[in-house]
Order: sequence, then structure tokens, then C-alpha cells
Amino acid sequence: MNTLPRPTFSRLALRAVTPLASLALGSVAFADQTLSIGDMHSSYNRNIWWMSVAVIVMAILIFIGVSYALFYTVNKFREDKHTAEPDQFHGNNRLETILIVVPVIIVTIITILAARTMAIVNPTPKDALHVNVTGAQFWWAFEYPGSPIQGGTGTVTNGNELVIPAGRQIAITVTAKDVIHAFWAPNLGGQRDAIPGSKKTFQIDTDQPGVYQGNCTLLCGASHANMRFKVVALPEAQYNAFISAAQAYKAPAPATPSEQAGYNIFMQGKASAGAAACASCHRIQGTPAAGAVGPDLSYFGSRNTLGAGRWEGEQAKAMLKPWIKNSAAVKPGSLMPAYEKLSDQDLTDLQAYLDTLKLPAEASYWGKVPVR
Ligand code: HEC
Ligand SMILES: [Cu+2]
Repeated sequence: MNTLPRPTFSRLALRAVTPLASLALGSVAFADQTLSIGDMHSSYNRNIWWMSVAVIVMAILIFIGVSYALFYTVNKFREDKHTAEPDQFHGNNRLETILIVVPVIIVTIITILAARTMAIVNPTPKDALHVNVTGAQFWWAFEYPGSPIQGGTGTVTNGNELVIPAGRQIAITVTAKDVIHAFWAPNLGGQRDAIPGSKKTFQIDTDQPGVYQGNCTLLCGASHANMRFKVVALPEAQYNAFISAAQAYKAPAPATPSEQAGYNIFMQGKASAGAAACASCHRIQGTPAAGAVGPDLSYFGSRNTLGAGRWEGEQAKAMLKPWIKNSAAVKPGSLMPAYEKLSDQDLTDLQAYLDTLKLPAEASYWGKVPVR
């Protein structure tokens, strides 16, 4: 017996209409979030949308006008109505002038609309928050040039998770380390190529706090599709708590023997396992680890993703050991070396140490705003 409910017409229609509607809005739905250029909480998207509406309305009017003219002439000059040979004439100045002037007016209007929109969205506002973004195979570095580290060198940096205040313009200066990537968080604004040796500044923004999805959108190698990032837009006060805690942050000293063992492998490697020191590639604020070849791990314990958004939440925790052992086996093309010779105990120790790298509770940014 078939106990499945029979699909009713309305259910079928809904099934057909939902993807069409999201296609029309330029959005893609994932399990729990939506990538959408139709997210009107971003002033960038709003400006582009209203310009598009104007152009689409013009296009519809032109379509109607041209179709009308076509059917009108076809009907009026049908052969069965006019058996005699049609008038033979050369040129029609009035018609030709109209055919030149009208398109010129249309293109001029579109040019003005586009130039106006560019003039609105392109200049960096004075009060924008500046973030330097660097793409690398296959991860993202986010650096806050305006937020120096207290009693240290450099500025606040995070890997793969970009924390921003909602309701403010964020000036992103984007570049790349190795090959060309592209930065895009569609809900927050336009995309820009990340090109080695070039720096481009543009703005993203949202007035709605939440966690948003970002992706590399230029084919850059085996794990291009796994080169994701999160943008966590916090209410301004929570953002300020995050950034001041990040400026003051010092990784806690290892407290247990396991954490200490993990710390030692991280900082010095483990000669018997032929393991290079993790610290040569990764930075942990407040420790001697200052590498910049891989993502900053200063508050890795407060992060929710692993492998540049390849895994999230519980999965990210479960994948940490396989990741350290051989990241390329679980994320194709990963440029982090494999550590096959580290024992399970070594991996447990490393995980224990990495888990301690946490921001203070009031400054941690996960779980405070909904995933959008
Ligand atoms: C040769 C440089 C290099 C060394 C040495 C290295 N890593 Fe990495 N690591 C990387 C790169 C590059 C990535 C980013 C890979 C990707 O996402 O595609 C990475 C990513 C990571 C991540 C994931 C970060 C995130 O947010 O996604 C963790 C955790 C990590 N490494 C831990 C370690 C540990 C622990 C060690 C030592 C056992 C180590 N790394 C040694 C280069 C290195
Ligand atoms: Cu990329």
C-alpha cells in the first residue's frame, strides 16, 4: 500500500514555483541559509535592485512597443489585403530620425542610472570600517588595520570568519597571495576579484545582524568550491566587545598536561614524528607562533568552521583530527602538510590545546545572531 500523500496540484505548483522565485531573485538556498543578491538589508543590494527595476521596466515597455509595431505592420501589410505591388520608395527621414533618437535617449537614461548608482555605491564613506581581505589557496585572511593589538605588533586578524558591525559600511580592501580568487558574500553586496599584487577597495554592508555565507567565486584550484567564509554581522555594541577583546587577547597558557603537550607540538614540532612546527605557518596571538602561511588560529576555539567553511559546528570538531593528520585527504588540494606520523594521543593533545584558544564569552561572536 502506498501511504505517501498524493501530491496535490497546489503542492506541485509550490514545488515548481519556489525555485523559480528564488531564481528570479538571484538566490540559492542551502540547508539553513540563503545566498541572495535580493537581500534588501544591504544598501548596496538595494541600490542595484532599484536601478535594475528601472531598466527592467524600460525593457518591458520597449518589448511591448516593438511587439505592437511588429504585429501592426504584419497585419496592415498582409499580402491578401494588398495584391498590387507595394509602393517603392527610398528612405523616410522622419522614421529614421525617430529610430536613431529613441535608442539614443534610452541608452542615455541607462547610462545616467548606472553612473548615478556607481557614484552612490563606489566611494568609500569616511566612517567606514576598514578590513583587509587576502585570498589564498584555499582560505581567507581578515585583518582589521584600524585595530592594533595591545602590547604587541600587528593588528587584529582572523581566518575564514569575518566579524563586522551591522548598520555600518565595511570597506573591504581585497587582494590575493597566490592565484586570482574572488570575494563574494551576495547578501551583503557585490563581488570583487582578489588579484595578487593588486588592492581594490569596495563596500559591503547589512543592517540586519546575522551570519552570512561567502564564497570564492573564481575557479582557483582543486578546492575552489571549499574556499568559503562566514560573515558574522553583530549589533554595534557586540562588535565593539569583540574587537576590544581581540585587541587585548592573549592565548591562555596551557593548563593541563595534554594541553601542554599539544602546545609543544604546535610550537616546536615533534622530531620523532618528523613533524614540522605548526607555528611556522600559523599565528596565535600572545604566543611565539607568528606564521602567516595558513589561517590565523588565535581564537580557533571560538570559531565554528574548519577548512574554510568546509565543515561547521559539530562536524568541524569531529574533523579536526583527520584534518591535522592529512588535510588534503579530506579537502582536495589543501596546502597544509600531512602529519601522518603524529599518534592519536598527539592529535588529542593538539585538539585539547586548540580548544583553549577562546575569546572571553562576552566577546565570542557565534550563537549571538541567527544564521540567515
Ligand atoms: C606549511 C604550512 C603549514 C603548517 C606547517 C601547518 N599548517 Fe595548518 N594550515 C595551513 C594552510 C595553508 C591551511 C589552510 C588550508 C585550507 O583551508 O585549504 C591550514 C589550515 C589549518 C587549520 C584550519 C583553520 C581553519 O579555520 O579552517 C587548522 C586547525 C590547522 N591548519 C592546524 C595546524 C596544526 C595543528 C599544524 C601542526 C600540526 C599545522 N596546521 C601546520 C598551513 C600549514
Ligand atoms: Cu579561490
